[in-house]
Amino acid sequence: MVGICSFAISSFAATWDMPTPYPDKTFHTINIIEFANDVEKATNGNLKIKIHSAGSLFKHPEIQKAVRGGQVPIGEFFLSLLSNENAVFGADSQPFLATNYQEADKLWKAQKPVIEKLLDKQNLMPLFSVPWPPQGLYTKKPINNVDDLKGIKFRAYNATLEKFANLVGAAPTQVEVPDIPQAFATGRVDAMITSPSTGANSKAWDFITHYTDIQAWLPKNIVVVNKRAFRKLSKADQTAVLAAAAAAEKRGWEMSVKETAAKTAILKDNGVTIVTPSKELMSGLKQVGEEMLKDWKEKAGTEGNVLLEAYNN
Ligand code: PCA
Repeated sequence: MVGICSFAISSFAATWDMPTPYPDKTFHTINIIEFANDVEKATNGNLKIKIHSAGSLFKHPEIQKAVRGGQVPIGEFFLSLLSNENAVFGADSQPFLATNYQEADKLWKAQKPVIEKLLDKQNLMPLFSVPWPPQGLYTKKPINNVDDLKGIKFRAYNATLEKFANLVGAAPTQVEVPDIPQAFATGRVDAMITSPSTGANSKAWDFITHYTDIQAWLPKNIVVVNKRAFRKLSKADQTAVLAAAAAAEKRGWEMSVKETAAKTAILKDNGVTIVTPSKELMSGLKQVGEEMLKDWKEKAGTEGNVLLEAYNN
């Protein structure tokens, strides 16, 4: 009897392994943990999601492929990492295209239908997407203009930031979030552009002195599910997952807004000098942004135009 009983349970209940790239205390991860709890509750325990954070199950650059290939049913990654497949995935990382939450929301509404189609061809379905706070500049000295960035070893997290760093004359190197403190400690990098969240969580005060609040863009993470895995769920459980995802997107955006002020205050409390950028610096950086947007438009073609038109209307 016991054997039959446990067979019956296991044939209906599923556990989804979910790789994510960022550490547990990251607000994105905290939001995903809540999403997993919501899913478990709403499916009466039929679907459990086991989160493997900080690249522990799959390294960040492998997560999309792992979900696509069905090695795992669900995963989170930094959306603009896919810009090598199609430039539209990188719209949210274009410098100075969308620089506050209102614009980021508008951009996501314009971007979502375009990327949904592309992901569908990969047998993937987006569940929810949440932005990081506006990206700022972390350095070991005051930065008054673009020339002050020349030659600095610069931490990058995607191809767009790498290009931006190159165009301002810095020397970029890709470093994942869990490796930031080590990269600064060993002198691989001396500066970075990232959110107050990632700066504060990495204890940036240990290795930089200035945070210049350039609010350059709000890049997003995305959670995607393998469509085959999704279709294996009962209709009721599918509905429950989609409802939990919609709630997670809303909650995540609210968390992100709160995070901006809270983590900037933590940087300040720990002795980082918070700098309002000079006009000279901003106009120099925005010029580079314009150059990059021109390039992006060419690369993103028709889909990019559709996206930008929707964004500008
Ligand atoms: N934190 C992540 C992505 C953007 C951000 O704010 C990082 O630094 O890699």
